[in-house]
Amino acid sequence: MKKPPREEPRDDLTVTPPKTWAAGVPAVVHALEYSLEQTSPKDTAVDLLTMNQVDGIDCPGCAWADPAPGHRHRNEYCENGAKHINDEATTRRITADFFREHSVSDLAGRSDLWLNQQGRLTEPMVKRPGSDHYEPVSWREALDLLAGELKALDSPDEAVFYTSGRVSNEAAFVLQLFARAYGTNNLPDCSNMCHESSGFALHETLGTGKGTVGLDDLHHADLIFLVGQNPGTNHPRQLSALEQAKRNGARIVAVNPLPEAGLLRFKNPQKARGVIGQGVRIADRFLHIRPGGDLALFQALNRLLLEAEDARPGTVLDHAFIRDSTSGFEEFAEHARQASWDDVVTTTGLTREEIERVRDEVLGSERVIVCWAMGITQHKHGVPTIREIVNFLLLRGNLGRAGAGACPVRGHSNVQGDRTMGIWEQMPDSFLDALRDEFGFDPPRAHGLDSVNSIKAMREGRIKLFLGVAGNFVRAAPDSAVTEEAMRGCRLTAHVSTKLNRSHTVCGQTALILPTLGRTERDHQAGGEQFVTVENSMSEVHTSRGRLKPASPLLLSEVAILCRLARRTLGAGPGNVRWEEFEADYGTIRDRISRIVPGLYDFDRRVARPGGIRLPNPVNEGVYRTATGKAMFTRNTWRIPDVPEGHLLLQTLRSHDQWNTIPYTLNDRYRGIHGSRRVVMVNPQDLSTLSLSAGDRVDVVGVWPDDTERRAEGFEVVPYPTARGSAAAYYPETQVLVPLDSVADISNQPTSKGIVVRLERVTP
Ligand SMILES: Nc1nc2c(c(=O)[nH]1)N[C@H]1C(S)=C(S)[C@@H](COP(=O)(O)OP(=O)(O)OC[C@H]3O[C@@H](n4cnc5c(=O)[nH]c(N)nc54)[C@H](O)[C@@H]3O)O[C@H]1N2
Ligand SMILES: Nc1nc2c(c(=O)[nH]1)N[C@H]1C(S)=C(S)[C@@H](COP(=O)(O)OP(=O)(O)OC[C@H]3O[C@@H](n4cnc5c(=O)[nH]c(N)nc54)[C@H](O)[C@@H]3O)O[C@H]1N2
Ligand code: SF4
Ligand SMILES: [Mo]
Repeated sequence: MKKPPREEPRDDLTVTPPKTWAAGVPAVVHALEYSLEQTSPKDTAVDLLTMNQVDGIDCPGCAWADPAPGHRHRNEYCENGAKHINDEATTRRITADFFREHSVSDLAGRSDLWLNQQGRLTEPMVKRPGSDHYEPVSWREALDLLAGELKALDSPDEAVFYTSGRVSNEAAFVLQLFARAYGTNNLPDCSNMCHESSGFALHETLGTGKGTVGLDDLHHADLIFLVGQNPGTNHPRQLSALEQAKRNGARIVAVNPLPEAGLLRFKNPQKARGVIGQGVRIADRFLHIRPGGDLALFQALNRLLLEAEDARPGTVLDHAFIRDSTSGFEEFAEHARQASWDDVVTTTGLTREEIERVRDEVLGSERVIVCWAMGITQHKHGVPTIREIVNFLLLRGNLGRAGAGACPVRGHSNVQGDRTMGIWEQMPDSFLDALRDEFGFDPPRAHGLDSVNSIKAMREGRIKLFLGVAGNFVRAAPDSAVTEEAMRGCRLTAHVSTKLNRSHTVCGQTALILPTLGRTERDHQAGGEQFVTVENSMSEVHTSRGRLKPASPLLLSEVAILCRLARRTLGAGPGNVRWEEFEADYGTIRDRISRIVPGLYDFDRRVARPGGIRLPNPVNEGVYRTATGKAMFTRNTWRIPDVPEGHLLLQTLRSHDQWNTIPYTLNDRYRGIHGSRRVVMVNPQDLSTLSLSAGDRVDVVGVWPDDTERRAEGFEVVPYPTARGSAAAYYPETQVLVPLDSVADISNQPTSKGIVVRLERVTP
C-alpha cells in the first residue's frame, strides 16, 4: 500500500511559455508517472490494457466515443484517461484510524488536492449530531439511519438526490426510480451545471437534447468548428478524430479566448509520425474571441450567408431543406440581417475581415459540424448562443445528413446516459407515463429542483436531507460560502463516494459517507458477476466491466446501496418494483429499462454485442419533435457584456491536471503554469492598463449587485494571451466568486465563464 502525503503541497509558481502542441511523448510519460505514484505496475497494466476495449472498462474520464470495434488501438486511451483511471485504482486507503486522527474541522481546512490524495474510502462512516468526528458504522445502521430520516420528513419534497455523470445507467435508473417512488422529482445533477444550456436550446429547436453526429461524421466533415472547448486537455482523443478528419481534407476553425495547445497542433502518441514528427496542425483558423462573443459571431456569419445568397441567388442556402424541414426562417432572416457590425466587432473583439474569411470557408464546404462545450454553455446567453449555432447549421442544411451536424461535447463519461435513464428534475410526461405503466405506481408530476434551486431551497430551510450519488456537490456548485452554509443547515447529508472530497467535510447535523465500488472493480452480486452500461457523447450505449479486486471488502456497489435503501424506506414495492431482484442481477434492471426507453428495446441482449447500441437520433431520420414539428429557426438577441472600466470578465476553467473539482497536481503543463493553481491569467496589455505586473499578488474580487463580498484571496498574476478584457483562473478555487443568482437565461445553469471581477493588489 502506498503512503498518502501528510503535508499540504506548498505553492511555488514557475511560469514557462504556453505549449503550441498537445500530447506526443510527454503525455505518455506524465500519464505513467501519475499512475505509478498512485498504484502498482500490475494494476496499471490491467486497467490500461482493458480500457475502452470491447468487454473492458469504460474510461471513467470524459464522454468521448471509442472507434468502432475492430478499429481500436491496443492502447485506446489518452494521458488524462490513464490518470483518471489510476486515481480511482490508487492503492492508498482511508480507514477508521484516519478519521480518528482528523476531525471534520481539520478536514474542512484541507485542500481539494490533499483530500483526494488520501486514497479510497473503505468503510461506511457516520458523523453524529454535535460530534466533530466521523466514526465507523455498519451498513445496516447507516442505511436504517438514512431511511429513518427520509421517512420522518414532512414531505418527500424536503429531500434532494444529486447525481454526477460517473454513475452507470443501472445505478442512475434505480436512483430516479427510488426518488420518484418515494415521491419527489428533486433530482439535481452535474448536468445542471454543465450542458443544461445545450439541452434546452437543442430541445426547443430540434426536438432532441442530444448531439446529432457520430465519430464517422467527424471523420468525413469538410469543416469543423471547435467553439468554447479545450480538447487537448478535456477530450484528448477528440484530437485523434480531428487528425483523421484533416487527413480526409477537413478544415478546422477554432474559436476561443485562449490559444489552447490542443487547438493548435497534435502529436499523436499512438503513431510513429506523432512521436518523431511535427504532428498535425489542428486549427486552420483561430478566432481569438472575447468571452461571451459567440452569439454575435454566429449571427454575423448568418447575416453574411444571407447576403451571399442575395448576391448569388440559389447558390448559398439549402432552399429545399429550409422549405420542407424548418419553420421561422423569414422572421429569423429579418432579424439576423439587422446585426450591427459595430456591435459585433465590439462584442467579439474580432474584425469583420476575420469573420468574412470564415464565411468563405463555410461557402466552400458541403458538410459542416459545430462542436462546443463549457465556453458556450456556462454564459448568461448560453441557450440563445446555441440556438444561433442551430440557425447557422440549418441555413445550409447541415443537419440530418452524413458529415454534418451539432456536436455538444459531453463531460462526464455517463452524463448523457444518466439523462436517458430519467435523472432530470423535469422529465417529460411520456417518460413518467412509461414508468407508471411498467411499475404500477404514479410518479409525481410537479417539476423538482435543479442544482441552483436546491441550494436556494436548502438556504430557506425547505430541504432537510441531501443524498449525493457520486460527485462533489459542494465544490461543483457556485457561491461556495452560500452553498456550504446551506448544506450545513440540513438535518442529514449523505454521499455515496469512492474518494474523500470537500462535500464530506461540509456536514448536516448528521452526515454519512457511503463508500462504493469504482468502475475499475469487479462487482459480484447474488446473481453472479455484473457489468454496467454507459452512454457516450455520441449516443452509443455499451458495457463496462471492472477487473480489479475491490479496494475493500466492505464496499457495496451503487446499485446495492440504492436498492437496500429503497427497501428500508419503502418496504416492498411500490407496485411491482423488485429491489432485491435488481440488486442480485442488473440484467433485470436493463429488462425494465428496455420497456421504458424506446431506443433500448431488448437492452440486455443487444448491449452485450461488440460496440453496443447506438441510440437513434430523430433528427437523423428527418423527425423534429418541436412545437412546430419542424426544425426551428429562432431570433436571438445579445447584450454586450457590461464590464465597467478597470474590471475584467473572468472565466473559471480546468487545468490539464485535474478532474473537475479534484486537482491531481499543481501543474498545468500546456499553459506553462507549474507549482501553483492560485493564478489569474490576464492579457499583458490589460495588465499594463491596470498597472499590474507578472508575479503581483492580488485578491480577485467579484462584482455583483448584492450585499455579499465575494473574494478569492492570494492569487498571482500571470501574463497570458487571453483575449483583451478577460481573465482566466482555475475552478473550483474560484467557485467562491460565482454568485448563486448569476445563471444562464432559460437553463438556470451557473455562469461559471462570465463573472465580472476586479483585481486588488495585496501588499505583502
Ligand atoms: N482532464 C479533464 N478532462 C475533462 C474534465 C476535467 O476536469 N479534466 N472535465 C470533464 C467535464 S465534466 C466537462 S463538462 C468537459 C469540459 O470541457 P471544456 O469545455 O473544454 O472545459 P473548460 O476547462 O471549462 O474549458 C472551456 C474552454 O472554453 C473556452 N472559453 C471560455 N469562454 C469562452 C467563450 O466565451 N467563447 C469561446 N468560444 N470559448 C470560451 C476556454 O478558454 C476553454 O478553452 O471536460 C471533461 N473532461
Ligand atoms: N466554477 C465552475 N464550476 C463548475 C464548472 C466550471 O467549469 N466552473 N464545471 C461544472 C461541470 S461541467 C461539472 S460536470 C461539475 C462537476 O461536478 P461533480 O460531478 O459533482 O464533481 P466531480 O469533481 O466530478 O466529483 C468527484 C467525486 O466523485 C466521486 N466519484 C468518482 N467516481 C465515482 C464513482 O464511480 N462512484 C461514486 N459514487 N462516486 C465517484 C469521488 O468521490 C470524487 O471525489 O462541476 C461544475 N462546476
Ligand atoms: S478521451 Fe476521454 S474517454 Fe477517451 S481515454 Fe481520454 S479521458 Fe478517457
Ligand atoms: Mo461537465
